[in-house]
Amino acid sequence: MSNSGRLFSDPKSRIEALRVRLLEHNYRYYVLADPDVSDSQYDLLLRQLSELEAEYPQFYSPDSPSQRVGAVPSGGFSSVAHQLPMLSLKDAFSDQEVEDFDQRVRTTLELDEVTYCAEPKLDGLAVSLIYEQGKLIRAATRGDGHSGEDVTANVRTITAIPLRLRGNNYPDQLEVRGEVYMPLDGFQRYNQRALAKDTKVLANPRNGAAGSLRQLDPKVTATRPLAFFAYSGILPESYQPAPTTQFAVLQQLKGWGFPVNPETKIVVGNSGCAEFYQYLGGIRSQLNYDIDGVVYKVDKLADQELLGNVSRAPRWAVARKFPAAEEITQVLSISVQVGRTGAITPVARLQPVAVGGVMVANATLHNETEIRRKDVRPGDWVIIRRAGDVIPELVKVITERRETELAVWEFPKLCPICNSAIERVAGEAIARCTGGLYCPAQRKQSIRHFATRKAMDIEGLGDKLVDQLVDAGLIESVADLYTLSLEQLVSLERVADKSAQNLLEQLHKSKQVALPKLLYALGIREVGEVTATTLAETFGTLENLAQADLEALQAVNEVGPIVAAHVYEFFHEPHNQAVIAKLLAAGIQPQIVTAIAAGGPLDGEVWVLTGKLSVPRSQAKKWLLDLGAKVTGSVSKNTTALLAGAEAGSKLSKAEKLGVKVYTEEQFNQLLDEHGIG
Ligand code: 5U1
Repeated sequence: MSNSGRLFSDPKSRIEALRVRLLEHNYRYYVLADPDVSDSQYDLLLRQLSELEAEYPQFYSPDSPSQRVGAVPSGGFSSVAHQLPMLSLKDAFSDQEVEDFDQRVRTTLELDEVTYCAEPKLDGLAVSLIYEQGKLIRAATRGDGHSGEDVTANVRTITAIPLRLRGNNYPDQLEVRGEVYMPLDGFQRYNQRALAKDTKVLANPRNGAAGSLRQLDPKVTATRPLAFFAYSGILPESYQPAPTTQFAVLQQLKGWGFPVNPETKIVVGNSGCAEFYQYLGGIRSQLNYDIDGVVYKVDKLADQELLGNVSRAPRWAVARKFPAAEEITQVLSISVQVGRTGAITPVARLQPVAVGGVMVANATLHNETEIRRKDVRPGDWVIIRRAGDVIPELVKVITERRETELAVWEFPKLCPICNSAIERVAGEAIARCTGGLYCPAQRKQSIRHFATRKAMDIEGLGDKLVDQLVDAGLIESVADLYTLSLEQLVSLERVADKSAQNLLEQLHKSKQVALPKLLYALGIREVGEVTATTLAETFGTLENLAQADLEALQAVNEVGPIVAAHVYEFFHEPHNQAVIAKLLAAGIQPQIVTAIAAGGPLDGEVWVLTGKLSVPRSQAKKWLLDLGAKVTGSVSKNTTALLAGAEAGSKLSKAEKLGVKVYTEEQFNQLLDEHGIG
């Protein structure tokens, strides 16, 4: 990693080498779904590239991976004519209609059996991408099929779409068409954040994708979790060797760096189509994107040519649609759920209804603001939508179906579980139960969270068992898990000797836990896996972190004042202190993270970097971390050294005022030499 681009001494070659490396990493990540570097390693390379490009602006290139977010295009979205019309697909709503399609194709081609390329049909937004000499020069929406809107600046921000093609066998001119979509996990994360900030949520992933591409400022689009699957490639007639099938075109597009849906399959005849439809319907709810059907395309391109088009749809393809994943039902009542941090989520209890093949009896209403915005009342008829595995969503109230005036639902003032007051902090969308760990609901959720795979990874401690343990009064906090006996466990209903033994073994095993996992498991507000790792790496031990003051916490890179306050409060809350003491007494031994554990020569030192350096800052940081130092973003009384490059400003003056040792780059290089690094 550290010598990326260092094989070349001239900056132009180093920049190019980094660009090619990043292109390859993108290819492995988005096309092969087999990344060979971590996100942070990728970010480091990207940062190195950006820093080199900033230093040598003469080597600027718009197809560099660092150039995804550009300026706001003037004059909004201009109209662009498609070189070839963007066709739409004829829909088939039954097996019979697919059989009829297959029959027509066989008759025209005079074949007994036809081979089809079967692809999932994404519920996203079709776009056309134009590449010249391997570089993305334009992206347009489908529009009316003949002309669409120029969305180049926004599409450039979608990291799954290559700005430059891989390899060297691409044609001078290439048009790729496909679907821009919003992955379901990204959609959920976006909406969770929007709810927390009390900003507008996206109605569904499709609207999310469409709205994101229509943002006037590409910076906004860049914050949206968008992805892409290519489904057609238009190559010049002169291109050799020309692929002869749709499937081969897709393989070629993959080679050039385009993600192609991995579920794409070759099927034979009507029966093959039907089998694929069944298969995809079965796995639909596990996919991380919405699909609304399956597309069957005659695979041989020469046969497609023979079949031709009718009006705006090809005769060689058909879209078999899934039954609608929206249904109408009635709200029986509204109740609330209490989450791990006391967050109160209102839920609509519904007259059970099958939505896209799955029975739905509840739909989340998110928070009070959302209930008011949608004006949902018990007794209302509503439209329910289920997208993949996502929790069913109440799309809208059919107010026209209200036969009588319905009472407005009142948000509860007391927690239904523990009777503590429910409070909503000004400016926050989420109301919370103030019962803390006194509230059994919060207690159960925090114990469940503690046991999850990404946390302490305690296999066998499922939701049911947690409920039983809390309800029986056997545990009050996560620390009590470690004092459970075999007798206590088998005294519970449906807990056999063997599973109780296994659980005790799992609990024992979990005592040797990595510090980041333990921090995550403790369920500190706003501390997810990434922040937990950063905190662990910065403070090295649980004791150091627990004793850190607000200033030291805020000095940690990417830890803002809110997270710092949550961490500080958590470790100063007497109940949490007691739980941690009990965990340690039970034998939990948080494994110190390696960067700090290495006990390097700069162990215990806290460095800050400032000013212009002759090496990328990320590189200098890595050397310091390798030597055992911590590197933070701002100068505080905990800072022990400052590396001041050219034009250092306020950080240098602050360091001087605090008497922090200041290193010039030359002195820093000497230090590295002394330790045989750099
Ligand atoms: N997977 C897939 N989706 N989709 C949509 N293929 C596909 N093909 C389309 C459309 C509109 O049009 C063809 C005519 C290229």
